[in-house]
Parts: sequence; C-alpha cells; structure tokens
Amino acid sequence: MESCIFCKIIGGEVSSEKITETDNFLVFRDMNEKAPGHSLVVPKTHIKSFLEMDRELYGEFMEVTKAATEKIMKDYKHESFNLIINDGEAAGQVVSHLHLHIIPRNVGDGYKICP
Ligand code: DGP
Repeated sequence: MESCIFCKIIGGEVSSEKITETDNFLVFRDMNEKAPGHSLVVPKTHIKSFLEMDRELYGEFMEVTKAATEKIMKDYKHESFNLIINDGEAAGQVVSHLHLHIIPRNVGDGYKICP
C-alpha cells in the first residue's frame, strides 16, 4: 500500500535499523523506543490485523520473533521483555500494518503495559 510507512520501510524508500529478516518478515527498531532495542516484527505483505495473516506464515512469524528477541536480549543485555500486538484502534494500533512489538524490560523501568 503506497501510503503505508511500514511498506515504505520494507521497500527501502524509508530507512530503518534492521535487526533481522526472513522471506516474509522484517524486524527493525522502533523509532519511539521504550528501551534500547525495542523493535517491530512486520510482515512484508500489507495486512492490518493478525487475523488476516495466512496460517502458513504463523510458524515463520514465531520463529523470526524468537530469533530477533534472542538477538536483542544478547546485544542490549536487558533482563526481560514483552511481546505485544496492538490490533485495532481501540487497542492502540496507530500504524495500520500488522506489527509485533518486542519491548525490552528491566526492573524499575516504570513502563506500564496496558491494560
Ligand atoms: P502502534 O501503536 O502499535 O501502532 O505502534 C507503532 C509504532 O511504530 C510506534 O511505536 C512508532 C513506530 N513507528 C512509526 N513510524 C515509524 C517509522 O517511520 N520508523 C520506525 N522505525 N518506527 C516507526
């Protein structure tokens, strides 16, 4: 989709800091990171919701999320992490292209995860 910022990142029109990628997913750092290494796992095909993803991609989605999380935890040396999908406006989704947040966490960081 032409106006989608994540499609532009996937297409190379907008730069991002890549963590890793597979045939169907790109993982890059969030520009408004909650902690160093906060990243987004994004399907290369434009879909808005987790519920629109082809079931053949679920395995690859979890594999790339695990690989990226392991790399972030090793490189940035955090204690813990949250994996979050904000799916839909009421859930806080701002960019209408499915993405899973990998958010590093540390005791006392004060970051409040909803709800
Ligand atoms: P959400 O509220 O779940 O839709 O979060 C969207 C996230 O996307 C937000 O944390 C900021 C991030 N983001 C938005 N635009 C860009 C961009 O152009 N580059 C990068 N790296 N991240 C972006």
